[in-house]
Amino acid sequence: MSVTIHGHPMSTWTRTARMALLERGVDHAVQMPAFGQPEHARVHPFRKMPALETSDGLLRFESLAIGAWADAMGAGVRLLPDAPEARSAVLQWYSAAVDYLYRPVVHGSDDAARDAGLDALDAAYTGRTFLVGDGPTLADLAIVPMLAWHAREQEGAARLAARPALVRVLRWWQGRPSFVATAA
Ligand SMILES: N[C@@H](CCC(=O)N[C@@H](CS)C(=O)NCC(=O)O)C(=O)O
Repeated sequence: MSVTIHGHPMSTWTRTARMALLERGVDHAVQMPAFGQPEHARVHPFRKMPALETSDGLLRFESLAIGAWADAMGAGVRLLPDAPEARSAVLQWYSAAVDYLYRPVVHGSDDAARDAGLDALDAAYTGRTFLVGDGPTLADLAIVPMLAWHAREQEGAARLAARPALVRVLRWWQGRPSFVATAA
């Protein structure tokens, strides 16, 4: 079975989905979505990215759904653990990333929300490398691409530099093959 991710390599949610596949050892190709074409709606009814397509005919959109699929299909460290406490914590952080962090941190929609979000993450990562448990989960995979995106510009890098736990976490990921392989 071959796997394709429809998405732009610069898209943070595409990177999240791709990192989940790589963490679970699922090889995949990347294809740019056909913006403005019916083909885009075929793979993603809301015309966003990422979307996953397999040679078996499976289509999935939303990075969380793709990450959950990767977790179920692949091998290695679980990204969405079964234990209720850990599973609910992963989903809690993923949902927060979607609802409270993505727009301010990636699109700069709201400075106060951005700073509050970065502070919340810095506090959550203080004394630990992963948000849940002792290895990477979908929670980290949702957030780390946003931090990396934010650090691309000087002001963003300075904001992260002021938050030591975020600097440390990003540094850890800079040595992780799934992060390195998905850098755009
Ligand atoms: N909740 C969605 C978010 C998808 C999303 O907003 N993707 C962005 C790229 S990171 C996108 O498609 N942007 C293009 C656009 O809005 O036209 C997910 O987790 O997949």
